[in-house]
Amino acid sequence: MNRVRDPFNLHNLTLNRPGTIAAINILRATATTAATEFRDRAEKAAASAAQQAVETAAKAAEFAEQAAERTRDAIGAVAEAAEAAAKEVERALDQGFQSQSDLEQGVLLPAAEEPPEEEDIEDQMASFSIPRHVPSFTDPVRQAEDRLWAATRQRAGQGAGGGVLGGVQDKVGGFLNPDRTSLPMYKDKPYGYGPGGGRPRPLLRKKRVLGFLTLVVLGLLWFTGFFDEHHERAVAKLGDWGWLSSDTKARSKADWLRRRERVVEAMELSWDAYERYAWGYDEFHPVSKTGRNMAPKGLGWIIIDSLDTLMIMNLTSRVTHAREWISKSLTWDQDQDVNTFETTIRMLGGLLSAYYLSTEYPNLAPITDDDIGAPGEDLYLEKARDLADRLMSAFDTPSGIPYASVNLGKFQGLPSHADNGASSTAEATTLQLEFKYLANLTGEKDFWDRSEKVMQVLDDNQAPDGLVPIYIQPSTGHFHTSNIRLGSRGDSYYEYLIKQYLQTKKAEPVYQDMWNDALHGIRKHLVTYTENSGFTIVGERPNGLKGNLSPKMDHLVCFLPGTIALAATEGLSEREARKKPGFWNKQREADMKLARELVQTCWGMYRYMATGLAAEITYFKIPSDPLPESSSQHTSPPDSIFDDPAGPEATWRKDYEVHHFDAHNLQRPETVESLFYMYRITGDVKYREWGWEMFKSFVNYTAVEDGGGFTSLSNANVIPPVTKDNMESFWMAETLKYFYLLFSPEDLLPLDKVVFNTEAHPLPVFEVGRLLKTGWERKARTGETKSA
Ligand code: DMJ
Repeated sequence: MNRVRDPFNLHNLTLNRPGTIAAINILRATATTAATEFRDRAEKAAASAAQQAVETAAKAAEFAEQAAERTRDAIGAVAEAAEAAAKEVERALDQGFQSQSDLEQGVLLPAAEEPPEEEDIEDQMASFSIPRHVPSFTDPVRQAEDRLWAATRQRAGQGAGGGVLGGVQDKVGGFLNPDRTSLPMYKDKPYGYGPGGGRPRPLLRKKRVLGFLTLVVLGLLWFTGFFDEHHERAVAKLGDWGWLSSDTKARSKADWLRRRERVVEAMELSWDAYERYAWGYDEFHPVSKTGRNMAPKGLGWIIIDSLDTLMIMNLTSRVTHAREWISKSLTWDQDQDVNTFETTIRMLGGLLSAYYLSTEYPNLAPITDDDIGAPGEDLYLEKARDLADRLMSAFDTPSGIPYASVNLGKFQGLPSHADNGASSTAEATTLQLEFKYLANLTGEKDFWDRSEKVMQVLDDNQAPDGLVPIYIQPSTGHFHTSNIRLGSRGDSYYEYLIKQYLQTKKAEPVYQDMWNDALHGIRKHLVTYTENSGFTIVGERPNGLKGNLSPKMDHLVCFLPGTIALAATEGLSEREARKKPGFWNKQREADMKLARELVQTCWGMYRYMATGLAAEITYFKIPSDPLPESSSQHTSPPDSIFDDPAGPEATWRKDYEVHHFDAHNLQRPETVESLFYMYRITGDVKYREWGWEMFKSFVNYTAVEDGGGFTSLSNANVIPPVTKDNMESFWMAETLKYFYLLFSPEDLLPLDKVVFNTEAHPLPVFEVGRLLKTGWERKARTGETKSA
């Protein structure tokens, strides 16, 4: 029997009053849903209020605080109402709800939940497409949203879509599945969706009294921490990992190899949990030990994304199983909308990387049953090619800027159903490494030309100082909105500039030029220093370059220090780069300094948190008149600042701030990615040590009981943490891979021979040749930016 907390002693009351058991059961059962929904709605309301505040760059912190205040008020109101409700319950108990015989006939018992028909599940999945940052679909927020969406769909019919694009995607979804009752997979909401207008929700209308009572009771249960406790029990205890407590300092190469073996064990545990509980599914929920697909027949989301990590770690039997699934079960011929960018970086990138590794490193997890004697796994290239042909339909737009989505089965590009049909800038410009390598492998020039054209169209906008707004319109090729940031929707635009330059062995200086412009712009407009300790940060300009600097850093921005270092040495070690005739200069020196400072700030994001795992978003305390990057008044703090004996009262901590709604940790890779680059390039062992500390925190606080693998956290700033029940595919694709490489010898995948795509899939550098070459030049700058 499930143990539940019983603050009203209802259990004993029911023992003494036959006839009330079922009533209380109803309260308990429905209350769980209602309270979860209530909590998540309150959190969501506050989060969205905070987001709005950030977007307008006006009083962000103040606004979020107000939202939190409203949430607290709401909780207070619930608590007050709960008291009244408790009395109501008591009175009901006194009177008896119903006769025992009625109860025994199940009059008040909740109907047993029918398992959904397989067909229904498939129908619902058919309407999914892939999100930018892969939400959890078992998340209560999502489930609540799905219910609300279903209600609005039912009352509005299939014509709910609207907006400038006429709800194209909605219409397609409706055509495919007229009974669709769950949200499309994007985190963005379709037009017409929202809790605002319309009639009252049916649940509340029909069961208002019961709903209110259960809401109140469960509101109280949540308030007293019942649900958190439930989550926390899912996290494995420190004792399960003996080596964590007996960890000693690494003194030799052998010690680092031993540490690397711990990473392999974490990979094995993650993969085996997925294999055991969710094999073939696109999502894995390690706490509930369930899986879920994002397309009717699955997309191989986790299998393909993890494949090259398994290969690099030489886990042959697992690679064999993955390959077997790809061979026998994977089909792209599905009537399914997918996100162009996510599918390119994870699936196309994963398959191409597996092809590359199996060709160039045949001794890594060798498989002998495909084309014996021939190098490479044709299977991976065949599947990559088939997928790419379908993804190419995204580029069929008036400007050449790709649509946000495609329907795989229909070879059809689809504009975003939100943001006026605009695509995210980072998404449109983070496809080129994959399509260009495929062009090189297949000789198909079209893959090259269409992906390259995007860069030209974007650059023709002449964004000042190389800093691009985070949306761009496929219809016009012009920017949409003026929001500039290196976090979500902006990040990998910058990353792929320098990586495109390196991919073709520096034969395309146009991309280095664009990178140099952008880095100059980052220094000029986004870099500043914190008030107390002088940490270097990269802020945001939500209202464009003329607006204020917001001292907010997504964890996503932490890819930047590693990428700056990579650009500064062009893949060489710093020592080699300094010796190379005519290569080293003041600018490269300054870039390495900036990279060192920024990675220290990112490391501080981990040190700041209770679990040692960074929050999704961190705010920084900066002076009202922020110091420019060019300021000579700035001195970086020493690393020892993090060991300040003042502990929680340490001055450095006053520069960091994490809002409650941003305290989640999604197992993201960006900081360990930068540590990997920084170690490879500088050779400074401190970056390995920081990585080891991070890895231990992941093991300590995110491992799931019963061999469940590892989970994201909803709150990484409490101990024990609150789990989120989702293992992101980039945990195995990126985070564990970068830990492994950080502790590996430097000659494994050297940085002057490979470029890692933004999902950590290594692709080789190659010569462009005559067929494939840069087909454009940058226009002379006029000082005017085009926007839609
Ligand atoms: C990954 O899919 C990629 O690293 C992408 O560039 C950003 N988001 C996730 C990891 O955080």
